[in-house]
Amino acid sequence: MVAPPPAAIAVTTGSDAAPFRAVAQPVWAKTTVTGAGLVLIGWELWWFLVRRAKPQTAAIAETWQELTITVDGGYQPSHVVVQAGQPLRLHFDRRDPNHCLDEVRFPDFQIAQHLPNNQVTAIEFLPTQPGRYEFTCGMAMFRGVLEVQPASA
Ligand SMILES: [Cu+2]
Repeated sequence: MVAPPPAAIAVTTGSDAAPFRAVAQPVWAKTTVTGAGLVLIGWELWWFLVRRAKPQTAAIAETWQELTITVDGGYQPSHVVVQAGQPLRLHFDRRDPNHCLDEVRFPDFQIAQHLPNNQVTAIEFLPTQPGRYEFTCGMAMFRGVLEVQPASA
């Protein structure tokens, strides 16, 4: 079986009717366009076939700042000072069965953590922006302040 030859494509070349006419380009323009095209093709081949994504290593928190807050008729201490840009681990040591203290919230950090009684519950987050942030019980009756200081050097 032999495939039939492709049908000839009719091309009309009426120079009078054609709205376009050929303009001779200088050699430097041809060379530049061709060269730029070759560079782009080469870059494309490199991008898709040669290039390897650089591996990225996850940042490892070297220093945790840790503090224990006793939950007993409120928060002790109720004013906590920490450094910005350093991961923070707060240990809430709850010793008060008052249901009011079932939960502690850091609204600015979208944290609401249940605190089982007679247990230490750790809350971890990274304070990035210096400022004063309130933390409260679930009903905002007991309050404390987390003061985030600018990172020192
Ligand atoms: Cu409460």
